[in-house]
Amino acid sequence: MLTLYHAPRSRSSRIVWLLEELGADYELKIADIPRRDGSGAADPANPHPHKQVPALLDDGALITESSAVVLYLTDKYPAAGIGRPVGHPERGPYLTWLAYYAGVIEPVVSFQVAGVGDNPMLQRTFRDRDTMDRRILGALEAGPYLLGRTFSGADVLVASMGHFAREMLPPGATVDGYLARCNARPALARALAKDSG
Ligand SMILES: N[C@@H](CCC(=O)N[C@@H](CS)C(=O)NCC(=O)O)C(=O)O
Repeated sequence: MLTLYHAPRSRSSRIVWLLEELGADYELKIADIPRRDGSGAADPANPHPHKQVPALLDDGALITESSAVVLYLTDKYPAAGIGRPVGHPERGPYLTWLAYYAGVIEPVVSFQVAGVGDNPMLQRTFRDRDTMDRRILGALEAGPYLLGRTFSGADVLVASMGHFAREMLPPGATVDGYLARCNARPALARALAKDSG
């Protein structure tokens, strides 16, 4: 049995979306987290080492970090076609986007929000926001999804960033259309119905 420690309207919401895409059998445990408005607190019942969400338990094995959770789940449910299994021609690009999301997109957007996006030392490793935007746009212009013709777990990560705040993704019609395609997915509607609280 899969157990997702989940806080409504947070980074774990996208994992609820993914679990719905995969048709997985899972239970949600609502975990309290400290919120920006000062409400909430770390939940002692949350197994995440930093008391963050998402945290996934699979028969006692703990998986954390959104990109790792996405890879773990899409590997576990290959029949859903949301991942790219070992041997698939898009396995490399799939891993690249999962890692790029965690290793570049989240940091670059965070640096910008924190007002340090112009720091040359940070740009040496992560590049700047324009470079990141061009990379996302390049994939989506060839699209309609990050990997080309078919939706994947990488789209769950990137589109959910746009759900959190549209300005975290490149402006313009290409991304607007991409988000509209992702938003039309029935699994997302089912996930949103569970994401109250
Ligand atoms: N790198 C982690 C970040 C997880 C994260 O920041 N989760 C937020 C919710 S959006 C959280 O748990 N915040 C509460 C806290 O940091 O104490 C991931 O991608 O899974």
